[in-house]
Amino acid sequence: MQYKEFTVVLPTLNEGRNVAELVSRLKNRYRGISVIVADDGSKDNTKEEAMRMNKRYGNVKVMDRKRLGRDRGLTASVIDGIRESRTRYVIIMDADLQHPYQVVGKIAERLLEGDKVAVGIRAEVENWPFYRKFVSKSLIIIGYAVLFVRRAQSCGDIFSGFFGVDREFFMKVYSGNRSRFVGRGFKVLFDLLKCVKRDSVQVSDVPYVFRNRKFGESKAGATQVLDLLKSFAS
Ligand SMILES: Nc1nc2c(ncn2[C@@H]2O[C@H](COP(=O)(O)OP(=O)(O)OP(=O)(O)O)[C@@H](O)[C@H]2O)c(=O)[nH]1
Ligand SMILES: [Mg+2]
Repeated sequence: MQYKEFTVVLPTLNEGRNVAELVSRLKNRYRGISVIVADDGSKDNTKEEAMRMNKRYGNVKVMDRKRLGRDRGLTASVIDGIRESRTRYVIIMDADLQHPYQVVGKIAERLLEGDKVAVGIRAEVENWPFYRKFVSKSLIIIGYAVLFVRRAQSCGDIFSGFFGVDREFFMKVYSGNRSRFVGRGFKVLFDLLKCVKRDSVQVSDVPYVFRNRKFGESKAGATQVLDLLKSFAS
């Protein structure tokens, strides 16, 4: 199969030890796929590594958001990446090798079948400390409640950072709801779902196993929780 109609958007912040490995796995497995690295001023060699991959494979675009004067943020980076893409479908995934690249093909299949959104669903979380599980579970319950009350679209993992989307559909929803997307937040899928009327489009679940990161640091923390609370309210 050819993947000319697909772009993978990778938001990055200091992923120099991971990004080249991920891009080469994607490029080797999915012929013709495009990659956009949306970097937020990494202080390591993330951008250089991504550019090295562009020399090797072609079609790897590096967005240096700091140089472009953009506000830092994971959601803002993903949106920039989607806007920058030129293909019919876009797949968003973390650059830290936690989202298995093997699942990209399954997400792609769902999009080709006509689903507007195909969401990678964490089947199990390995080794999370108790407090992180507790905070995460509580936020998930509130998140589902928010979507339910607003009669918005739901799915098997509303906070997944691994999902594919029909680009035109995303841009249409985003254009009509810009202020409801929390740029500094971590949950762009949730922001999208809350803007979509329940059962108005086909959204599917694609299960996978989530892994703890091997290299680099987690950026998840208290500010992300506050940004998510802001997202619930907007
Ligand atoms: N552009 C951009 N990317 C970010 C930012 N924060 C995190 N990222 C990237 O977004 C992805 C997810 O971030 P992580 O820190 O892995 O968050 P997480 O997966 O919830 O946390 P861990 O399980 O500890 O890895 C990674 O590819 C990060 O490099 C940001 O502010 N801007
Ligand atoms: Mg991670």
